[in-house]
Amino acid sequence: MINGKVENVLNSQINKEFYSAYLYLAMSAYFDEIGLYGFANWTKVQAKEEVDHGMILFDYIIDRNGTVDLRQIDVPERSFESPLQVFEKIYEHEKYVTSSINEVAHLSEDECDLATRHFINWYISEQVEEEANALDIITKLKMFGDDKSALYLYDKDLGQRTYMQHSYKN
Ligand code: OFO
Repeated sequence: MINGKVENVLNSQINKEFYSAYLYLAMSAYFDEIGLYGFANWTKVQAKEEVDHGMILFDYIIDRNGTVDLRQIDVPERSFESPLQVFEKIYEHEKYVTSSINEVAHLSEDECDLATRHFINWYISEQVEEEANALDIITKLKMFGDDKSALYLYDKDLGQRTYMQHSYKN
């Protein structure tokens, strides 16, 4: 049986992961509108990964005989100014999610919930990758500056990203 405080913070993390999916979908729609279909693909694949992140928490709570508490998902921002601005927002958002995951790790330690402390390690590593991905794209976009042909070619690259499901226990 999971401790109530840990259960609460895990349920709030489910909400944050589903909000992340909403945010990436809003960004994907923006990229679609401005004709950057590769960027639209990249952010849509990321949205699917965020749903997986939420579902892994969902399944874990059930496995620990806890109660899943699905909460209201905020409306994401919908208007964006440029690809660079979008990825700067992504980077800020992922740093926020990292701090939220760190709080889960600290709380599970304080509550001596070693199963959750161990479980959350996957998210700690995943956040390193999420922040690094955003930073990598920011660096490239800054390097391209106003070079539209570089952006066009990079869009093709991002169009290659494919979705690979992450799930609890595999
Ligand atoms: Fe779930 O990692 Fe991004 O938000």
